[in-house]
Amino acid sequence: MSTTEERPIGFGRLKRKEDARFIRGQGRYVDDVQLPGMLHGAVLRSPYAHARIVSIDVSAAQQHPKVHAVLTGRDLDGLGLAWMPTLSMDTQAVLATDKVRFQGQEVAFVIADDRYAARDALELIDVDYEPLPVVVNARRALDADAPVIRDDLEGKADNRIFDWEAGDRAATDAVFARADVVVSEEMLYPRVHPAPMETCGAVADYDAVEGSLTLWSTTQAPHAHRTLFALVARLPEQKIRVIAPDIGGGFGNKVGIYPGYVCAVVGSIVTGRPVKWMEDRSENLMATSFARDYVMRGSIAATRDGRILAVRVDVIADHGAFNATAQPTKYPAGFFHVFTGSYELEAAHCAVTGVYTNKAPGGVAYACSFRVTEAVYLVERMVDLLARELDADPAQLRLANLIRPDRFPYEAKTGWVYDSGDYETALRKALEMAGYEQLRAEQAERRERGELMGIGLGFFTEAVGAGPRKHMDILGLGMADAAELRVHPTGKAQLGISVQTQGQGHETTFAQIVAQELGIPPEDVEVVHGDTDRTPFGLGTYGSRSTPVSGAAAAVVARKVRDKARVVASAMLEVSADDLEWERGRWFVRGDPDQGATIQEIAMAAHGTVELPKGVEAGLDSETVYDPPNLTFPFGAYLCVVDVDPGTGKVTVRRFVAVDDCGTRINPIIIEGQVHGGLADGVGMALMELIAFDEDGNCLGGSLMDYLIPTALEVPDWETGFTVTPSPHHPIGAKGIGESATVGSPPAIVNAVVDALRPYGVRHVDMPCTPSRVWEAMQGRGAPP
Ligand code: MCN
Ligand code: CUM
Repeated sequence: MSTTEERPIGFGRLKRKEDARFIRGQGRYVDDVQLPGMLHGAVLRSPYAHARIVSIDVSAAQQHPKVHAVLTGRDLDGLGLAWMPTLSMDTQAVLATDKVRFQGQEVAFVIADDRYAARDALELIDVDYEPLPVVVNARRALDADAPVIRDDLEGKADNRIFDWEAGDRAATDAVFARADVVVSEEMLYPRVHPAPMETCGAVADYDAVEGSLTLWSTTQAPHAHRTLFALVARLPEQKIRVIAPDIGGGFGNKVGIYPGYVCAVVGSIVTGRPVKWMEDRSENLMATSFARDYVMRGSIAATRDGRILAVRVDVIADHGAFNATAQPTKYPAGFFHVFTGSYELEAAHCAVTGVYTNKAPGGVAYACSFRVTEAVYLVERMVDLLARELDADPAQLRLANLIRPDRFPYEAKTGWVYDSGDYETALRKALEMAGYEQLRAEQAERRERGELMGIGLGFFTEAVGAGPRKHMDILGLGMADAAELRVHPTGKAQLGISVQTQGQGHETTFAQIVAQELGIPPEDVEVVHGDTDRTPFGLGTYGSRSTPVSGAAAAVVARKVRDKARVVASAMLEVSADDLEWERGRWFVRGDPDQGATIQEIAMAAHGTVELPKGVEAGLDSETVYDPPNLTFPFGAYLCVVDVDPGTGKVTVRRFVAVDDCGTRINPIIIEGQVHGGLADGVGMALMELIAFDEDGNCLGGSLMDYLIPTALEVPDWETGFTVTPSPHHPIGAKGIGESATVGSPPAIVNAVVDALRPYGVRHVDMPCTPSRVWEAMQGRGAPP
């Protein structure tokens, strides 16, 4: 563990390469793609959350002078495309045939000369709906009288999707039975939305002569999407090219395949012209995925003197109308296993039941690390509730129970092996940065004056970087990533990767990884991504897996090039390869440092006429597929200070201290950017964001006037710090950072809000802690004594 920033060549504070084009307005997004003869599609969506489709009349729309085609579920049915497989091995309607199951569901697709005509023509489609009873409350979805949403599934008589558990139920019950103290609480991690700045969309260009499809799309996983299109549309995979140009934020929203993409593809096949589909903000918020929606009942057991013994939790997971959640196949609740948190426990158990409701499908998106977000929130709220019950200081309680550094690699009670950690140092650092003792003193003074100041802590361990491939796959595709490194004769390099930046700066950091390994400047390494024709296969960017998996591939492939360079250098210098030593950017003769060759000289020789040993091929190019031996387990300690207005219940985040540990740090500027963004996300979720529904299933969060996202006005100046505990199994010791702050910040903020409300006896407030909710919580318990 170290706490200073090392700056060797390669790693360090390098400004983002991609920003040159972004700040000049030169980014190229899907909606910037213009093709000759391109048509535009628009989706007709259901106004009902649950209704039988009696009839659809598209004749008037077809007669619109600018309309080229109208697709309905029946048309797609004829092609075997009315339903598509989801990432969770369920099926999802592309265009509804029998019923609509959530408000905003796709019912028809109009293709016209321009997007205005396409939208106008939607109004000419006449759909006769017969409304059905609706269930939007996950707790009621399993009631005997709840309407069955998925009557399309054979033999399905209820809304249960899966039952899944982890840990040891009997052992946990036994520990709870003998514990001095048990605290329980019901809490909701509400439905929120990734809401990237760029909504989802695609341009499909089918060439009937070649039988080939080029698809520009907003995708976080171009290769996986290509395979899925090949399987679903039964197009030969080698004839499909998926291009992800610049992506204006994904946050998980762009992992799945949405009906609009499929309709654009079918539209192009049917019309013989390129078809663009780009959703608007309301469509994105209402229909295109969601995040969270976990109803959790947690319990924590401890000794009277504050040793945490066990945690258990029962969850109802609301997956909406189709189970389209993105997660490794074996794990229907993602990595919720890490609900055991960062603490040494004797036992733990969780049970998760997935249910269908009349809400939009998708899920596990929004910087979630596959449900680690929900898990961390649960355990960190429970630890605070325990501190309250024991009348203990929440920082001291955590310090006493954190897993000690000598316990790593640490096997958690759910079987996961945490690779490395030094939790206490991180927490102490956060407390010190915040001035914890003084803050508590200030709080006591303010309370005397009737002011509501709250201090909240959150400690988290994440599990990111899926695979290993033998344990993790998405629809059978093992979670590994390839990298391809070409070194040109002049020593400039091109790195092809399978992951997809959406703003995370891969063009910069991946160049730095190669630079670090080969000792050439990062400017000399061009990172190629987002085009299946130009990059090797891999599973894409989500779950902060790019650095843990693809970043490892980049390091490994660079090392292969370095090894090859050694052989070439030995031929050039006419010495045995064993007598060569590596220093930044060159191989030299041991004991005679003046005798050597730089990687650039070696590259030229490798492409030149130098005689190479038998069996050694010319050039330095190399490739690799990286299958991670384990996940990486980044961690962090967060502290939040809030002020609550006693008159209005309005929460202001005054300070936020975040100490993160993502192992070896490639580029601190980018890491800080990731953390700042994630912290802002956390403020949004904790205080503002909610996709709400009324009893009829009307979505009440369908615009950015209703769905509030944080701006610079709602967030403080972030105070960030770090420690460095490298991952022992990652080639450069790096762990993921992309989702840490989103995972870690909501519990710190809610813990601070509840702490502020202590004089009112408030135990818990569900997110988002809006003024009205905070106000109600204060009223519920009466005035302070
Ligand atoms: N990094 C580093 N040193 C480390 C770890 C990471 O310098 N030890 C750098 C990486 O090289 C990369 C960035 O930090 O440039 C994030 O890396 P990583 O943690 O590997 O995460 P991913 O690149 O896989 O990004 C995915 C993650 C996810 S899942 C969501 S959701 C999210 C997030 O990234 N979506 C984002 N951050 C986002 N940031 C932006 N701007 N836009 C999104 O859509
Ligand atoms: Cu879960 S949101 Mo990110 O993993 O793309």
